[in-house]
Amino acid sequence: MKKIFSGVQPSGDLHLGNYLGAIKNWVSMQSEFDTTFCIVDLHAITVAQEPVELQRRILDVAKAYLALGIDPKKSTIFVQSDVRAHTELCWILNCVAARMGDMEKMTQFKDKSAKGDVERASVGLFDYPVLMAADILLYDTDVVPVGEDQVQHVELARTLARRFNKKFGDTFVIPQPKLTKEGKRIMGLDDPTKKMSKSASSEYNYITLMDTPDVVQKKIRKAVTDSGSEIVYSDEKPALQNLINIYSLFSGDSTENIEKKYIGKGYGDFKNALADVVVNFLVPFQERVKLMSDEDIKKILNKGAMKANEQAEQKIRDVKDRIGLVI
Ligand code: AQP
Repeated sequence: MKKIFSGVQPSGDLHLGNYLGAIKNWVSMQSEFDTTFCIVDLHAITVAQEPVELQRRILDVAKAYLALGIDPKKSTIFVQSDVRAHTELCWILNCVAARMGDMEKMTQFKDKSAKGDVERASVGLFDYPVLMAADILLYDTDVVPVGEDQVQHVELARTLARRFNKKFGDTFVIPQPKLTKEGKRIMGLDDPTKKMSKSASSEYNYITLMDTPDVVQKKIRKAVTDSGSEIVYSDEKPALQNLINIYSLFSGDSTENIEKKYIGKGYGDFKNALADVVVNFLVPFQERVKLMSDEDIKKILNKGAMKANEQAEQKIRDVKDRIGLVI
């Protein structure tokens, strides 16, 4: 069975982009593959976090995974910081495989640090892609289902794995990124040129999975649209294209069908229908989340961490042996 690994940072409430770009894909992969899904808390601390809020968010992301359909009987679910081998392998890759030249090409660091002050960005933020490579390579991952923004990081994991294998012998599987077609890049509702993001400065950029129906309706009503009023799926109308993608992914309707359905109707009608489609998904999801207890979630995460630790320990021992750290 091919191995799948992916994760989400507990850096804010999950949004439609996280679900449509990544988690939706994970759910459908569980029956066919050996799946491991992580809550990457060590990635979240590359930018400032409030400790109490971070604890809460770790549990909230775990609840979201389960309520969206990740099944602990089929998949291993765990918190990254519960498995020490992630940071250990990250350091080893930093030293023996990653090069400053690779890291300086990483666009996410440039984007994220540009939002604040580059001089004050954490070293961890710069090194984030190497930690992500460690996450992936520890579990002999074949396929990494991610949104488009993370493809460059999976490419780096491939480079580091190849470089390590060449120098120290076959150790790591070379992973492949996997994207969904329409969901690979859900754009901000306030700006269709930038991806929907938890850390966007305006709450009108995203719809979180915990937004109430009123908030969803308001955000969709305020979403920017393109000139004209026809409902057409075209690169010339990027804002509308993004809204049609969201509608299509939630309803299962093809983009052509959606265009046909709305011939002769305007943006207002389409936006009302889109809000209904999103709310119809979110309300039952939120009800499932409310029924989950922290205690039950912690048990699932502990079990997942034990399983992940077993695999990761074997791999890190092999890695240390190959580079001369086992005497
Ligand atoms: N807008 C998006 N469209 C499609 N996929 C997306 N993903 C994120 N945003 C979109 C995918 O969701 C997974 C988890 O992302 P993450 O939380 O690890 O980090 P991120 O990519 O940095 O997501 P955010 O929401 O933008 O978080 P912040 O603002 O904290 O950096 C990944 O597979 C990602 O591709």
